[in-house]
Amino acid sequence: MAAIVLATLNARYVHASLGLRYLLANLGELQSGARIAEFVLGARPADIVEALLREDPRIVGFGVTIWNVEDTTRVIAMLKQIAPEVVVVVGGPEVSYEVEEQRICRLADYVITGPGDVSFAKLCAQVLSGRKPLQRVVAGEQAPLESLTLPYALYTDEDIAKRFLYVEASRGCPFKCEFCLSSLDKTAWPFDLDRFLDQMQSLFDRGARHFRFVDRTFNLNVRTSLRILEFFIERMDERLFVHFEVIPDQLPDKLREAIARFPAGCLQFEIGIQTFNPEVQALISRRQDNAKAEENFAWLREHSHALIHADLIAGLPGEDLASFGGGFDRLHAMRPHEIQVGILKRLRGTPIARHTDAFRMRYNPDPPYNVLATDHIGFADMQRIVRFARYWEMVGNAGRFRRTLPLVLGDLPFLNFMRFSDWLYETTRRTHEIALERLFEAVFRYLVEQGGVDREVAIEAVLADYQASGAKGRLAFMEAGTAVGAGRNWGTDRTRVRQARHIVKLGSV
Ligand code: B12
Ligand code: SF4
Repeated sequence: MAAIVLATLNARYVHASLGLRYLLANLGELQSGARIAEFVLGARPADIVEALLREDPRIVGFGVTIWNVEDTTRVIAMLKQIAPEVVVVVGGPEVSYEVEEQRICRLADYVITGPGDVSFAKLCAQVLSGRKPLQRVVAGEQAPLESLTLPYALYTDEDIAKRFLYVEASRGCPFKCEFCLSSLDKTAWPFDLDRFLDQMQSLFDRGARHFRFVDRTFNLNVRTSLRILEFFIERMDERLFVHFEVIPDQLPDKLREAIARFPAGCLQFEIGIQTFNPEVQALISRRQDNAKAEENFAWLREHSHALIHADLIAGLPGEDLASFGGGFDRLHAMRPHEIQVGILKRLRGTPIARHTDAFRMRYNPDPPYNVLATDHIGFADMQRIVRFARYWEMVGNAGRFRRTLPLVLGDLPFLNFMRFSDWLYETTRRTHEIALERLFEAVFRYLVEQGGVDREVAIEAVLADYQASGAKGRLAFMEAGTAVGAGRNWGTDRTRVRQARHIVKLGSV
């Protein structure tokens, strides 16, 4: 039983909610009567309502994001039918803007916009003591970070053993990229580093090895970044894995020296490039030195073992297919281990909305509010890019087509992969649930029938990749009796396996 339940639907089980843990950690004397209930996207609303009501709560606080807002709305609507007396509070990035327009906010008793760390506790205290809060929509108070109780002790042993541990050494971002919610922050605020590292030490002592920093720009303050990197270098072991989001054009020598000391498979950087087009960069207020970014990528690939996951966005105002394709080729030449092709989304509250009319930006009215067409890229081409992105995940990023991919890409990666993508969709009419064997067979067929690749060359590459993937099945073009793959069970730890594929790649180039 708990008087207060903090609930959310995470994107997947491995993603633990850091936001809810902050709220629980800062509940003060109410904490003993509160608990967190995490669910995973796809759970049935009735089951969630049932689980929540089992706690007999007086207040349920829901963490609402772009990926769970639709399901959470259903849950709250149902909860209010069964138990209207339960006070519902919603908070989180999705309900922090455009509040009046959202059904979920109308269903809830209270909405807290922005940070909820201390405002949730205050609201709960009022509700539980019978004093009706004056406002239904409360602007969350940004308390000084040093006054907050850090939440890391709330990660359970199960979290430590099985989930990504999200941690933050700073909040906010000083940059203004208009598609991003963090562009609304005034600046970045650091947590006290000693206090933060003490908490990391406790997690480490409890066996934690998988740390994901949610800091928007990890390499903003080089001295801080260095101390954090040093912390992990001193505690290096074969299980350690640390993930950071970094800006591409800032990698001074001192940082490079520390980065170079990480062995293979331990360090991952997510680096947003988004677009190389200077006019588009200016339109969306993104400051980025493209040449410096290229130089830094080259250094990272030559002198470090860091796994590089680079992001591009399709559908930005002013960017057409040719410009986007040029950007893809330029990024591909910089040899990141993974390229994530994201489709622009109009996140609630973000200033990108100012371009809607001028560039005839048409967005999906429902989450995730992805752009459907612009004056530069029509709907049909946007659909092609969406499929390109999906197939690139399966064939380009998954690391399974190490030998075959260059045959598909040739000298014109974007154009040729788009050709493959168009063909694959034409042939399968599917973008999801393509069995691994079917995918390998399709790639083989494409190479031989469409790509002008010699059959023997294609067989050799595809079979080698299939074998290396550890799959145990048989491909249609294999001769009878040539079973491949001694077979390891891939899929038990998807992240590790995918990283391992990239590490193989690293060693061989
Ligand atoms: C981790 C993360 C993910 C994880 C999922 C995490 C999970 N739990 O399932 C992954 C990697 C899967 C992910 C994916 C995506 N993400 Co994401 N992600 C983040 C990230 C980096 C960290 C979140 C976090 O822990 N923050 C730290 C905590 C302390 O902050 P917080 O969660 O916002 O919580 C505070 C307040 O919001 C509030 N609050 C939170 N919950 C509650 C509840 C109550 C009751 C109250 C009162 C207050 C409250 O108080 C908290 C403390 O101050 C944020 C960026 C960031 N640094 O925040 C983006 C972010 C949340 N993601 C975002 C987006 C857009 C996406 C994607 C759509 C990206 C894409 N591919 O295009 C996908 C969607 C996933 C899907 N399946 O559809 C946006 C969300 C915008 C929105 N309106 O929801 C963010 C804000 C980044 C951005 N660009 O601006 N993401
Ligand atoms: S995209 Fe990155 S650098 Fe730009 S505002 Fe968002 S977090 Fe900051």
